[in-house]
Amino acid sequence: MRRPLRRSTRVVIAVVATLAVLGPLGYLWQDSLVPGTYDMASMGTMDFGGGPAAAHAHGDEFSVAALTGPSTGKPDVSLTLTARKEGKRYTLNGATPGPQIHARRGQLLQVTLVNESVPDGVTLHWHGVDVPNAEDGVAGVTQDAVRVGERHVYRFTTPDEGTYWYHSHQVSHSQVRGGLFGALVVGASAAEVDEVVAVHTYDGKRTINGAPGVSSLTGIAGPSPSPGAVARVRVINTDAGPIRLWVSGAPYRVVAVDGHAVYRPSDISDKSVLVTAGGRVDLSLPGAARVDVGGGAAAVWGSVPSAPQPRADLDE
Ligand SMILES: [Cu+2]
Repeated sequence: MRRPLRRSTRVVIAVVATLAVLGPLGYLWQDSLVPGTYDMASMGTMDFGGGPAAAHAHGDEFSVAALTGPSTGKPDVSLTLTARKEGKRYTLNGATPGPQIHARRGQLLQVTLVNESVPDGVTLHWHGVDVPNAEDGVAGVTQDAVRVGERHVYRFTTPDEGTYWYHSHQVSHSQVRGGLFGALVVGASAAEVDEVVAVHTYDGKRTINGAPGVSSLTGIAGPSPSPGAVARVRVINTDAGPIRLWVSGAPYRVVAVDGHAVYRPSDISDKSVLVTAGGRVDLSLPGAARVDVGGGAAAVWGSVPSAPQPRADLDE
């Protein structure tokens, strides 16, 4: 016959069991707290690989600055971007957004960044593009900021087709917001119209490719698309917060998100699309349609009046 446990024994078991559960949780909780202060330069113990014997053999050290794209070879696409501060705005080659860059997949791209008058220095980050580390344009991490009077050459082959963009990665809250960015399109679609719609808010005013209000997708207002014509619209959210877009006039398709093609896209109507900060959404429009991006800014193909924003988001 089993004797029932003494009351004091049961209390001890309960306390031990509770500690066994709460102890590790408590440890994990305190271990995951963000420290009150920390130093970016102090990264703990360096692991150079090769096990304990090699732990102090620093011969394998290398600089991130050495991880460049191809240093030789004639570039397929080559341009110079000159950065300036003009009042509150930042420009590249005198405009914001900067020039659209178009390349095909696998081509060698060479961009010479010249800082003419941006006091805090400037870099170019290739948002969404899989580049060698030294071409990534992150000031203080992969390169030094390019100071006034200096230049820096970026060279890389474009690995994947898709809609991307570039922007400064130095004092970004001021420089990107103030206009130091542009579109990068790799590859081209078979659509009759293939256009970038770079959305940016300058001083509270929502714009498309720098223009507030309604823009014509083809640059020419008026005649409706010819029967069967399709437009690819590459929406880029260059703001630091999300935006919503909606399409009036025709069912539409989302054919790519953040540079990646959507598998078997289907027709959508009466739904908004959330575009995250820095995100890209490529739309396919089957004829006359209007893409609203909020704040009164829209891109229109043919002539289509604005419909109210649908309440529901896609994938909600
Ligand atoms: Cu970015």
